[in-house]
Amino acid sequence: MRTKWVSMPKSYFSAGLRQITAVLYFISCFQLGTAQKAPEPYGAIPTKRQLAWHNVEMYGLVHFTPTTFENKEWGYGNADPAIFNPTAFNAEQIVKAAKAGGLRGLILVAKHHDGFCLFPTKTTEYNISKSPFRNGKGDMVKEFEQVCRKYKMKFGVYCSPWDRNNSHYGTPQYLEIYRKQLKELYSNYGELFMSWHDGANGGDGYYGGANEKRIIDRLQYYDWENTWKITRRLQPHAAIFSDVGLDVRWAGNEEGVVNETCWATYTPRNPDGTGEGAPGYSDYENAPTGTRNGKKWLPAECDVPLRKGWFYHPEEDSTVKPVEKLLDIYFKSVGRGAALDLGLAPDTRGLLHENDVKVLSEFGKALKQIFAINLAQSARIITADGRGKAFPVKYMTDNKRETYWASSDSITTPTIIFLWNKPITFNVFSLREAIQLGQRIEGFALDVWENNSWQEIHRGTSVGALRLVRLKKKYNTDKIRLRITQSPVCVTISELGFFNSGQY
Ligand code: FUL
Ligand code: CA
Repeated sequence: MRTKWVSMPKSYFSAGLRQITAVLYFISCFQLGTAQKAPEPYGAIPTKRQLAWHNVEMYGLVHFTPTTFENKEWGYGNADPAIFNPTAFNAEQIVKAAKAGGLRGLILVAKHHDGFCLFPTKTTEYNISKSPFRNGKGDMVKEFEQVCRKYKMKFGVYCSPWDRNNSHYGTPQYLEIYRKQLKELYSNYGELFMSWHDGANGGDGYYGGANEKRIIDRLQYYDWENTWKITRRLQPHAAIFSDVGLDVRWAGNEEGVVNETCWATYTPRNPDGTGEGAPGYSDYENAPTGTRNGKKWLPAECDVPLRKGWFYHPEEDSTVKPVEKLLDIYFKSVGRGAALDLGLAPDTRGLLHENDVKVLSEFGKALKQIFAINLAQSARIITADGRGKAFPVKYMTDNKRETYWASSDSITTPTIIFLWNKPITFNVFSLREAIQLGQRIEGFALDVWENNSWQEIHRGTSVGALRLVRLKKKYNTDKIRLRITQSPVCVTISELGFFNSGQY
């Protein structure tokens, strides 16, 4: 307990509240002497790799291939490499704009469905060395990677399994080609934070001139189990994204959101509810909510393009999402314990369009402003439900995700009270569990002290890595109460905050 009860002026409390807090304080003093062990983990828990991924929270996905120059969303695989000729490509402009937007990493689409490799691969002629870019000596993956390192941004790659150019697509030989491409990407570009595996798989394409439809067995063809062993071997820290993990699941839509109740645990299944699913063949209906007590820790990634499409189209310059929309997406993705993966589309110059740069900078500024001051840090925090001195209330506001306050084993519905000397104004609440011990909280409520009684102002469900609540109005109060209303086991709180979003 940071503050002594005796130092609190009596005028802060009504008689009733004073008595309650005095009792709480007495009990919490008593508990100080009885230090307890850390809580037992609950259910599926994240790996170290997943914990590191959770810290990134928001990153970008860059689509820039000959498809950009064709003004298409899906290249057919027959574009002449000669068209890949950006006049002013500048990875620095793109990375800086992403960073200004608050993104902490970038994933580059090193090969999209059209099959064109942005790196000088040995596996196919259909690659950047056959384009005029840097006179055939260029390596765009390298350029992005180096600029990301310079700006302390994480770097990852997306290499589309579906390849509409390759004549071998659909045969076992293509799987070897795809694996070699992954090996090149995993070996030549330093440590990757993610390996992104798309679900769009098979269909019509150029296929070396065959111009036909090729359907593959999505459960068998890529032998994912062994393909991902290559990822683990060569990039042990990279989180594998696909519809079914291994580390991060697709949210099931391209709107950039998950459901209001969203569990980091998930039991991947085929669309009909049997089996274990595969990229492109998964039970998408359950992805935005996850599975309470699911088999695996498999948190969601919400991907959404900044504009209408994933690739640049001049006619979509006016579809760049405004800052209010981006904030809404942020609160419904990152704010529900998932990650936000924002699609960035360089134009044929090889630059982000002015509209995109402008809104990214506004978005980054808005986030900074909203979360600038955590009012919980100036509160006195009181509870009778703690676990003892090894888990002090100050761990809820020390800005370290690994430290946490916890309730004692017998208490699954703890109450925590926040008191200020002067009223504060807030409209945003944030809560994080110590997810290294699993996702425990199933329900919580927030009350403010108004007219001599507690008024409930919000009720929520899942928390996990983060729950952000944007209240409909601003509250002016000197007392707030957080009640955890449902949890199967004792509760952990790793971080918590009250904020005033200002104009947003
Ligand atoms: C999808 C792809 O089909 C889109 O073209 C885009 O790359 C998106 C991020 O993933 O499944
Ligand atoms: Ca902490």
